[in-house]
Order: sequence, then C-alpha cells, then structure tokens
Amino acid sequence: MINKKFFTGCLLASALGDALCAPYEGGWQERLVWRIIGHTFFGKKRYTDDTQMTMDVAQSLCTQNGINQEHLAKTFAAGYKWSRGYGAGAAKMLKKIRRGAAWHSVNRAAYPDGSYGNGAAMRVSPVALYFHDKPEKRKTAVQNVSEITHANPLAIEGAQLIAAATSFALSQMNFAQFHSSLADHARAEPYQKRLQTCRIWLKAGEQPESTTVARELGNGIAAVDSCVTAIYIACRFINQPFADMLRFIQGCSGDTDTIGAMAGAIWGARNGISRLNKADINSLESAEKIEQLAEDIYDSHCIRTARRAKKQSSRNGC
Ligand code: F2R
Ligand code: MG
Ligand code: MG
Repeated sequence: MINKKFFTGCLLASALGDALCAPYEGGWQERLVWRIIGHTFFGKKRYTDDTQMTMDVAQSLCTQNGINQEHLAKTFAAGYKWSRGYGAGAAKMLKKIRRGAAWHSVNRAAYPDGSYGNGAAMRVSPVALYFHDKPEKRKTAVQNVSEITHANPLAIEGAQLIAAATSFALSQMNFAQFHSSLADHARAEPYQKRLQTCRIWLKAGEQPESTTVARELGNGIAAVDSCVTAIYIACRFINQPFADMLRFIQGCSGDTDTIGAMAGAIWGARNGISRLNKADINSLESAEKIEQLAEDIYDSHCIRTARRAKKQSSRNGC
C-alpha cells in the first residue's frame, strides 16, 4: 500500500511550485501585478489558478466519489476569482458557467477548436493520485476533467502526460520504464519530439542551462510548450532538493507557475511531504486545506482497495 505522505507531498509540492514560481511568471507587467497581489492579508504566499483548480478537482472527486462533470464545472466556476490569474479563455467560460450555462455549450466559446492552453494539465494531479493504480480509469477521468474547459486534443494530451508521469512517480517506477510508458501516451508530433529530447538529455546525464531547456522544450502557456518541460525538470531534479528544482524553473521564465505546479506534483509524488521544507509549507496560503484534500484522496483510495479485497474474498468464498 502506498503511504499517505506521497499523496500530501504531491499536492503540497504542486501548490508550492505554483506559489513560489508565480512571482517569475510572464513579462514585467505580470510580475509587477503579482508583487502587489501575491500575498494574503496575513502575509502568506498566494497560489494562482493552477492550485485553485487542482483543489476544485480534489474536492469534487472526493465528494462525488469520481468525476461528475456537471458538479466539477460548477465547482470550477464557484472557485473562479480574477486575482488568481486565470487564462483569458478559461475566465470567459467559467463566468458563463457561473451564469448558468452548461459546460458543454461553452467549452468552445473562446476558441472554436477548443483551448490548447496548459490549464487542463496544471490541475490534473488529484486524478493521477485517485486513479494511480487504474490506468484506464485514469485516462477516462483525465479526458473528462480536461474537456470541461479544454476541448483541444493537444491540451488533453498534455494533461494525460502529466497525469501519467505523476502516477508513475507515485508508484516509484524506474527511469527506463517511466520513459517508455510515457512515450505510449504521446501521439502528437511536438510531444513525441520533445519527449525524445528529454530522454536523450537524461540518459546522457547532460545538464542543459534553463535557457536551453526553455528554448528546446518550451516555457509557454500552450500545453505543448510546458508539459514536457515540467516532466524533464522533475526527472532531472528527482533526487535533488526541491528548492534547487524551483530555482531552475524560475530561471526558465515564461509560464513558471504552471511549470512549477506540474513539476512539483511529479517531484512530490515521488519524494513525499517529508522532503519538503516545513517553513515553505507554513508560508503557503491554505496549506492545511491542501494537505487535508490529499488525505481525503488517500482515504478514499484505501476504502476502495478494502472494498475490492472484501468483494474478492467473498467471491473466493472466504
Ligand atoms: N493566465 C496566466 N498568466 C497570465 C499570462 C502570462 C503571459 N502573458 C503569457 O501569455 O505567457 N496564467 C494561467 O493561465 C494558464 C492556463 O491557462 P488556460 O486555463 O489554459 O487558459 P486559456 O485561456 O484556455 O488558454 C491560455 C491562452 O492560450 C492561448 N490559446 C489557447 N487556446 C487557443 C486557441 N485555440 N487559439 C488561440 N489561442 C489559444 C490564449 O492566448 C489563451 O489566453 C496558466 O499559465 C495559468 O497559470
Ligand atoms: Mg497560474
Ligand atoms: Mg501559469
């Protein structure tokens, strides 16, 4: 049985990656805005849309015992706040859902081909934890969680990659297996190409600079420009201090909060809460609530496992 500390490590490291890299996101205007609104009234570091939507997914998953798209869409809409820095298209859709629109009637409202932003991938870690031992259920759940706001196949594929990487990290999969299993999830050419670069660098033990990583794997708001970047960075720093990984992400520039959230989820699922700095956790807004949500996912996993074992033993006549 996987220990609870890896579930709490995953969600807390993701939230810390988001909050601690948010001051480095985007250009000077975004950084200036975050300097003004980046702390709570009590001096805690604020998280952004990445963590808000991750918490929404976790909460909806646990109360609904799985993915209920109508419930989740309403939870996303209720959690929306301008000051979390949502993507423009996502903000437009969530406001429409809040006014009563059905999610499937607005998920192409901003872009007819659906959003290809990384907003689906950034929030997928609770699904990876909840279905870590059920890969087919995980894939369906990722599709369902993503398409509420991200109907574009590239956004959904990015979310599948991040969810798979997080589940593999939780199961302590070895490097070779991790990368060959991930490659099975990449259909689109940009993902295949970037995963190939990532594997070559890691296998050869190369240590490219953050600017090279940003140039070759991407550092942008599109899922294809950030998901493999996060996976590469998490793998490279998997046995190193969390703070070193975040410093590297900050040096990548661009969409740092989201790369931090996704890489953080993978790193935390592998290393657990005990390898995170307590002072960092204490400095984070709503850290206790995030930890509790991770514990709820863990408890729900234990209940389902026990139920399955009971069913199996009654089938065997025990
Ligand atoms: N919004 C931000 N950061 C502020 C902007 C940073 C900087 N100026 C930059 O652009 O790099 N951060 C948060 O948004 C990201 C997640 O966004 P999400 O949820 O995917 O939103 P959206 O609006 O669906 O997509 C984001 C942008 O991508 C472009 N785009 C997406 N699909 C498109 C399509 N089919 N056609 C044309 N453009 C498309 C648009 O510019 C969207 O605004 C995370 O970084 C989170 O931290
Ligand atoms: Mg954000
Ligand atoms: Mg971002």
